[in-house]
Amino acid sequence: RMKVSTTPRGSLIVFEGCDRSGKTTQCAKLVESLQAQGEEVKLMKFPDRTTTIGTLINNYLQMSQELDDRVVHLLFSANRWEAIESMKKTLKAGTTLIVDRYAFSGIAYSAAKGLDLEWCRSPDIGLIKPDKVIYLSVNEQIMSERVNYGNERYEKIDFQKCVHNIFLQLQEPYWQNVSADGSIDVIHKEINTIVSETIRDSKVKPLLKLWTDG
Ligand code: DGP
Ligand code: NA
Ligand code: NA
Repeated sequence: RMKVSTTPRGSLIVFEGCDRSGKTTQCAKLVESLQAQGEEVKLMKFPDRTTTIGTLINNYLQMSQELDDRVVHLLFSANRWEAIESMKKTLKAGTTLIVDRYAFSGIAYSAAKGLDLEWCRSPDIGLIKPDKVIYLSVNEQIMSERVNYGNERYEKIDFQKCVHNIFLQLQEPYWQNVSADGSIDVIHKEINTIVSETIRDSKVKPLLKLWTDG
């Protein structure tokens, strides 16, 4: 028997980009404006530092713990997998998820350390496929001017440039590059248009698996 779903599903909208690309600000503004438009929407972020696995990741990022690169890679992936059932439930109930970082960060940050890109992809194969990835792209000039990143492990200019270049290799048909160089409000408007369209278009589409289904 065909399973008939009565509720149109929510969309999975993923934000990716280097550190300090404005993702967190844009995610918050997007959630606010979608809510004002009457959409059911929920904000998530990876890594989720509140879980047991997330605590290990947090200690590693804050330099209070050393871990093998491969171990860290698998922990970040496990931190996404532990959220998958609840994400599926939320989407099927008709709520759109706005997600600050996902599997693409997983590949970009680990491959930037020299790990094999396809090895890095493997553990995230089969996660929920995003309906849209919004890549906030900071140009090299502006990136170079940001001398003060933060104190966390990856927040160094040369590493960030490398991460950016790997992100660009990961683009898929459902990616949208958005220049992060303009004003917060201009960027927000552009994102709002993209996401409103995506929410409309994905309502009746099935949920697919990342790097598994078409
Ligand atoms: P954020 O909380 O978004 O600033 O992320 C923390 C740091 O961890 C940031 O430098 C990006 C990095 N990161 C996020 N996801 C992953 C991942 O899956 N793998 C690795 N290696 N690094 C990640
Ligand atoms: Na960061
Ligand atoms: Na962030």
